[in-house]
Amino acid sequence: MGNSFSNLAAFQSLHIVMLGLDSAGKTTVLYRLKFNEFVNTVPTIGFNTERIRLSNGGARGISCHFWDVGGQEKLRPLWKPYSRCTDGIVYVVDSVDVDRLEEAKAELHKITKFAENQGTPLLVIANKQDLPRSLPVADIERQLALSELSPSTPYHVQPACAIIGEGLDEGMDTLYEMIVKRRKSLKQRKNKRQ
Ligand code: G3D
Ligand code: MG
Repeated sequence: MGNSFSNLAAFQSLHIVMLGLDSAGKTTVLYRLKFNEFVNTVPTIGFNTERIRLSNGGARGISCHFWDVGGQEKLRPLWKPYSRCTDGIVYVVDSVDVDRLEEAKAELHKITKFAENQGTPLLVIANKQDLPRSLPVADIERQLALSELSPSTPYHVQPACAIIGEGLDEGMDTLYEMIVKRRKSLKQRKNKRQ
């Protein structure tokens, strides 16, 4: 077990918000993580919330409280209050929906700029990689202009297929590692000030 994971006992439950344009696959990711199987979704009106104990990978056993907030334009004003002061943000992108990547980029940059979200680790899930015309991760990273995010925002882009769950454990492991690292550095900074 890596060093970062041994500290986990200190964390009760992580608060994770899942955002992204409508139809990106957020609710599919949520229920895949919860039940380890595909659940047929309907468009989310408002939000879904689930407490999930991660069951695979290096973050196994970690308890997370997920908020999956609807991605339709009329629901996006909810993103600000739901993302405030979370431990991590999961941003799901449809890797085939090239026409809306610019919109996905604008919304992502907006939420990471909120003062309350400064430094919050970000996991971008490049979803629907099973589809033949899906964009590779490097293209998604470039089109979302992730290198232009604030240097204080740690991020990782994970290729995934939520319907079979591929890539989700790896993505959650990396998000978890980023969260642990951030908590450690916040603690060190606090200790230095005392
Ligand atoms: P949302 O919660 O972000 O709005 P949903 O998105 O989870 O409701 O998913 C929207 C549609 O994308 C669903 O199909 C869902 O099955 C599909 N989907 C989610 N993840 C994947 C994936 O990895 N690959 C493929 N091929 N499809 C995926 P429907 O047909 O119900 O609209
Ligand atoms: Mg949904």
